Amino acid sequence: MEGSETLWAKANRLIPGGVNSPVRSFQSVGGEPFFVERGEGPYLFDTEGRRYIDYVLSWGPLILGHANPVVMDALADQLQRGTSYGAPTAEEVELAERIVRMVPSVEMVRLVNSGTEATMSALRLAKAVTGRDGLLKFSGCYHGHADPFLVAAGSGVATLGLPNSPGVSEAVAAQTRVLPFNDLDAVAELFEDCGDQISSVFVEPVVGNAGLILPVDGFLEGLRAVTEAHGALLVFDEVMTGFRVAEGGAQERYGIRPDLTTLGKVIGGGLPVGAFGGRRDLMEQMAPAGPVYQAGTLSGNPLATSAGNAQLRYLEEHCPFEELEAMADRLATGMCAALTEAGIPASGSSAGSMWGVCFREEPVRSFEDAQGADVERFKRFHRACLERGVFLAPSPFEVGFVSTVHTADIVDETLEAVRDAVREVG
Ligand code: HOZ
Repeated sequence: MEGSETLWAKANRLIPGGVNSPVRSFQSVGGEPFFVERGEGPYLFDTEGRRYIDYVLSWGPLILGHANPVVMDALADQLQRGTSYGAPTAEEVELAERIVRMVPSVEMVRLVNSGTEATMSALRLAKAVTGRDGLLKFSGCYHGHADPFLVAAGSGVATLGLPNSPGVSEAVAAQTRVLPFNDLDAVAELFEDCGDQISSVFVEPVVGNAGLILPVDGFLEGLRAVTEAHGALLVFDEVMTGFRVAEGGAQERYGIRPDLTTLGKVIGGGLPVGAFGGRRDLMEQMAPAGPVYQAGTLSGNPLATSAGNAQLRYLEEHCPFEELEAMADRLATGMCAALTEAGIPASGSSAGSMWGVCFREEPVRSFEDAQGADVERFKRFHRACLERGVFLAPSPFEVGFVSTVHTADIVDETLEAVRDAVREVG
């Protein structure tokens, strides 16, 4: 196999920026990304034979770790029977049934191929049923890369400092109102002012694309009340939080019933997938049941649904959420302690199997807070961890994930490496 330097040079000649999704580039932390040879349990191995404890986990989907036999066996079985049919299968009905059972507000669901497709379709539906064009989102929340959402977005957009992408027309961007996360007064004011133009409020109920930001008490409840009062839909983007912050996602954890929910990541077990679902009366507006059009050649793909079913079946049967949450909390707390003991301002938080550490002393309540973090120090920290075999997302505006195969020993090993890394960070 070619070495990573050769691969990186070739990739840059052939693929814009050398990567097929901007978040994979190490542009904001410096250095070059490694090339993966294989994943195994909690580890990634690169083409040079180095091993990394992986806290990126394909950006969230791999809640059972890499190449888990539970998923691999389901895939092997499906592979014997073909890769795609463009016709209904029992597996897609099974996945829909599981999602409806596990996610409290979802009564009907449509499978798509990515989180971007899910949010884009949910927005179309919201606009169709309300007859309004406007949308409210929160700065630092990332809802995929469809035009109306590429305004003050988090994730790679924030990492690369491209808050509003060229190519998104002003007319489209003007339909999107943006407010700071956790600022309910600002939401109420906006709705008083122009609530009759807002079709929907899209929110990551726990933000995972601006580092980790938890909702303050009453924020999600307030969004539910204000949308209801003004005839707008509340859409929870649970692509990241789904099956991670609780079995039924953030809506279960915080006891809120959104009108629509978008999903992805965990429901595909590492294969390309997305979904949007919610109230039956809304979902029945989707073609061919209703007039709102949305379609996809590979939607409900049998490999993706087999992997997703295997993963969700495991979660339902073994219910590992408490253990995952305890592990994520240990990581966030331990990492934060290692930094602060060395005199480096830091705060840590976790929710379910998602966790984050921000290089800023005060707790982070909004993207605006997260932007106040010491990014230069994060860069040095990222590099020092990587050199010690710990792979963190290469951006201060992302979160960490844990899986069922990240054991207590692995967390100990990670924290030991972190304590060592911190000495170099200064
Ligand atoms: N939500 C993911 C990262 N925050 C997206 C992954 C990607 O853009 O590749």
